[in-house]
Amino acid sequence: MFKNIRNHFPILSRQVNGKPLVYLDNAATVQKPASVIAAVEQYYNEFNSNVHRGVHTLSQQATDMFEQSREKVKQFINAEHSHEIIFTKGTTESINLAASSFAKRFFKPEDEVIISCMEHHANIVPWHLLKEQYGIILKIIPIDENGDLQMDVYKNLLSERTKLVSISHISNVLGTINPVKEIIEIAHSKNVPVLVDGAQGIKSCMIDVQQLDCDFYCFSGHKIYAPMGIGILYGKEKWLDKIPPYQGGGEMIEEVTFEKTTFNRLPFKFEAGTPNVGGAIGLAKALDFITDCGLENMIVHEDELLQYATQKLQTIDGIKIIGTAKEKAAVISFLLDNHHPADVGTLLDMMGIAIRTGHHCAQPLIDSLNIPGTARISFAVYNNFEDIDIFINALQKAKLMLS
Ligand code: 7TS
Repeated sequence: MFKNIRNHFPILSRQVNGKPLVYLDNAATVQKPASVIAAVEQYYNEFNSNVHRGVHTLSQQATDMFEQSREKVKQFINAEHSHEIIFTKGTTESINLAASSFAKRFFKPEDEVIISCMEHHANIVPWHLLKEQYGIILKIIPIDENGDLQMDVYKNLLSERTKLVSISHISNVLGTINPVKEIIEIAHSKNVPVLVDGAQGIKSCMIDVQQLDCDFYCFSGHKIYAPMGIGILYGKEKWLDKIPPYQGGGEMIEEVTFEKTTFNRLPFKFEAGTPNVGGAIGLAKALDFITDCGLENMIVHEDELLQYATQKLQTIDGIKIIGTAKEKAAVISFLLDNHHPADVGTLLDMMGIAIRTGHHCAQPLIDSLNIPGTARISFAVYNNFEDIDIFINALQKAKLMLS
């Protein structure tokens, strides 16, 4: 389907350790198409200027491009209003922003927040920080042996005290695609809002925030072909209006005296300081790239790679796949015999293959599985069956070298 797609990605033509690069670490970050790199370069060459402030031409042009990017994100996730799109540094900042502003307005001691056993640290640590500050209680939805959430336990965890459910759309370790629509419906039936950590979901699912009816959706540009340092917090207007600013500074004010500040309207209330304008412009180009490819086609392609790689991996003696949920995105965690994942990763790197090893910033999950970590491969649009064949071959060599 994506025959010449690799030509769009300059980095794929480089060698690593004398071998052509095979990049299988896409859950950590994806590579950037030339069009995105060119858009960022063009911004700095021709338009660089601070936004929303200047009467001069450059500033107006930069502002237009920045705001067009917001509009494009709005369309991409089908938000109702463009002022529901807040630019951040990435998923981590989006979750921290939503969590801390929501807490300031709504949390009282003993209030409960529900997360799951498979969360990334970005959706655990902010709640720990708030636990110290507000005395809230964190409740954890467990998983079953396949890596699916135990939904019956979830239903029982919801109580009068639940203030928020904060849940990953897709696990970056197990690949499980969580039934977020159902999770949201159940929470809403008890008037509990839901934040979705979409760091992995944004690339592997068609997102329509109105149809999902999520209250917040967080994602990073760098996982969808855009530059690093730009991300999105989507929030329903009704929540963004109620919760206070996250940081204070320029841009987010209406009026400041030495006595007090009144705040700007949405979305600027949440965008203190000079934003990453080049990043936002790169994000808009990345969304164009995805739209040109067709996100649906990309998802089908990645699913084909997932099926092919899963099947090939299972032919190797001593492979254990961690995460076998029925609804799974293109992420495969595995163990090879009882070798440490880091050793497997290092040997593959010597053969030009980039995979990720370790706890993947999901230490509580890894601990609960009683394993030292995993080796993980994950796919993007430019990967193909040949990449997987090279990887499988190299893994067999690594197995021999390690035993
Ligand atoms: N949530 C999930 C589910 C993630 O996978 C990640 C990053 C984050 C949050 C944080 O995103 P950031 O862009 O703000 O850093 N996941 C990974 C990973 O799996 N390997 O490196 C980063």
